[in-house]
Amino acid sequence: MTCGLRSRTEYCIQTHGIYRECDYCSDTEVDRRHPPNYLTDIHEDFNQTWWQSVTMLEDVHTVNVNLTVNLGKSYEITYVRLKFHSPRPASFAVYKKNRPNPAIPDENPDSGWIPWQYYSDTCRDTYKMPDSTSIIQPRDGKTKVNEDRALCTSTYSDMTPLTGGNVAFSTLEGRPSGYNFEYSPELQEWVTATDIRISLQRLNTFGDEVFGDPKVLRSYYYAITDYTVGGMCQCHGHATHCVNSTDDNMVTGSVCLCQHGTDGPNCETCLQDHWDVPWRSATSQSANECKRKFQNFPGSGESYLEATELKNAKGRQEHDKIDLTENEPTA
Ligand SMILES: [Ca+2]
Repeated sequence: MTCGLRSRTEYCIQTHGIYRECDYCSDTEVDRRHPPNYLTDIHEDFNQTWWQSVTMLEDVHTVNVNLTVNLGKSYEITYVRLKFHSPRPASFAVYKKNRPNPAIPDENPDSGWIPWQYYSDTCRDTYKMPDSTSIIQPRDGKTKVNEDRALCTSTYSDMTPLTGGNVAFSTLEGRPSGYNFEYSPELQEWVTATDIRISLQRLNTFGDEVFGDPKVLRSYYYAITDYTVGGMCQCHGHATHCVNSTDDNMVTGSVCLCQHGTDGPNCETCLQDHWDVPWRSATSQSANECKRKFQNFPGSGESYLEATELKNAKGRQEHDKIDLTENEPTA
């Protein structure tokens, strides 16, 4: 649904007034291209590029427009932030997946998406959800509600600003166990993703599209300047950073530099000869390292425990903006 792909198409800039300035979108003209990789490119503040959809005149309002990014690896996502060039949508959703083999392309791109966050001025009608920004645990101390479910908010669904509006989704905001994150397997799973999808469902309008004026219809479309994802690669606390893999089978190639006797792209298992204790995630209290088995040295008659170095368990990484320039989104 990217504009200007098949032919040069006209769009008009939304203003509060009657007069509308118009321009063209064309994939073959350098200054008039708005491809999906403009969502994640690096640019200066004074020369911002943006992705743009076709307009209401080409029926953009009759379909869901999906912007999908494959991260190539499992990440603990802190935030997803969008900066809009058009007005923000009236309704849209953020979905995620946590696929076991993220290095290979998604074999089922249209199913298996887990709702992460809904944005709508009509939460109940559109997503069958109350308008809410947090999950509240009952005070009786006995019952506990699930915190790994999507919420819907109307906060970011205004028609104004007409350009430059932001939407930020913080994966732990409004979730009480976020304060105790390393002891909440539920939220650890909740923030983990290999693929992220933005599904734009309904345009914001002033209501003037009902008269069918082509110039008005050309002024309604989606346009996004920046699609930023923040997080750190998922290493279960067993690595301080990720490195580029030299494994030819990896599509993107970011893997954890595993410590504590662990192995795998996400340190999700023990090294082959380190299974004296079961694998566990590290916490700030304990490295929970994988240990080697006792080995019998011939002739010594003694059992010998291979010394396992107790490394500093506080190996958690800093949360940072994930570089998506190599993982171009699809639209
Ligand atoms: Ca951009």
